[in-house]
Amino acid sequence: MLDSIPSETPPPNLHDLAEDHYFGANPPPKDLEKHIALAREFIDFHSAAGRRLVLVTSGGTTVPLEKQTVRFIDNFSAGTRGATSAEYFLEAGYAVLFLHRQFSLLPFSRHYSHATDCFLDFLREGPNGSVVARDEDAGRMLQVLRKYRSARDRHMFLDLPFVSISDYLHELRSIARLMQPLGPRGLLYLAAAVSDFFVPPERMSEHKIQSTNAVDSAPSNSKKSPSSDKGSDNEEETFDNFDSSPAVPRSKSLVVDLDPVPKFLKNLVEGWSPQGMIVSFKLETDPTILVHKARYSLDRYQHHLVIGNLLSTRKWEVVFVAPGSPDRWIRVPTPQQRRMSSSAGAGFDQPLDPKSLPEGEPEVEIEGLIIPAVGDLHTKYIEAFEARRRA
Ligand code: 9Z3
Repeated sequence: MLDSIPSETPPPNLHDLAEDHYFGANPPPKDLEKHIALAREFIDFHSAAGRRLVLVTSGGTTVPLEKQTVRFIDNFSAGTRGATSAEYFLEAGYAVLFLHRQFSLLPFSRHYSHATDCFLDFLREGPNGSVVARDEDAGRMLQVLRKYRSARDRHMFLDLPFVSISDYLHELRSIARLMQPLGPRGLLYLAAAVSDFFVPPERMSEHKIQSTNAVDSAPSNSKKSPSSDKGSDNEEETFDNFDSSPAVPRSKSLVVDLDPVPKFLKNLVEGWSPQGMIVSFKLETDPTILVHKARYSLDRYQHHLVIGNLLSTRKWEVVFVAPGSPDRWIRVPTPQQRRMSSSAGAGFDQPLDPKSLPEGEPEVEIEGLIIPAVGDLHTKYIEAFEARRRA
């Protein structure tokens, strides 16, 4: 048997090593320091007021294929869940720090920023060259505007953007650490659709990945872009990617080799935010594995709630998976159920069949059911924390 060498500092565990390696190798976003300053001021203000504060993450994360990024892998998330949830958290009295994918949906403005019915469709020209809301939209728009202005004027809402997966992780780690003074009043609600795979910096091309061999024939000390070859020789024409003629050979195929993104939930729970309540989302497309995967994630990371949802039914139902509680489905009623005034969410234990759902969007936003339920669990979480402290 080996003698153990007594040591004052315990050896770093694997999660710490993975964290040091990832954050050392992947540079932070250029605005991180600016964001940290804004977030610190916001968090300290609400912490001093004894208020609850939620970090809502929202939207997809990009996976850049080049350091000077022309191409990237993305996912479907528009940020509807995050932006809608943020509005309901504000309504419930939370200060909201909204960490969102740049150009994804924002709370309040989301009502007017769809691809159909863009905001100009809600406006008309008024008297003396003024711009006014269309009569049929004015009442609703005024309500939304008032809520938005109230949140801004009372400093209840701060929005910070990210783009790539590494930007997101840097921002999340910094903000979670800043939230520590909130203790159990801090809530982390992780609705962003986070990529599981990325290209590590050591394998990432600095410049745009070339689709042709045209640069190989450029003078050795001046690698010209293919377009700058135009006129000097015909190489670019021959290999042009847009030429679909079968006689033209494709010079290259692109094989993208991705590494798994390290799972930082453990680091979040144990190191970055040891007292805050942590809610993660689990997204699946296969209904038979959703609850199992959600429970597995909870067991593995030991956080406080996993909200499971399926891509096809995510606006109709979610499942709450929490330690020591049975799975709890939360469901918005279909128009037919509403007419029959049957209760939503009671006694269901199986995912909905997407084929059974009506066309289009539900009449009720499911976040209006999710947020009060999360708020109740957060109240219990704070009470249990205080009771432990008193004991
Ligand atoms: C979610 O599951 C969100 O509810 C959606 C919302 C991304 C489905 P939309 O933006 O969609 O309203 O269109 N978010 C979390 C997805 C995720 O990346 N979870 C990780 C996973 O499933 C764990 S943290 O492994």
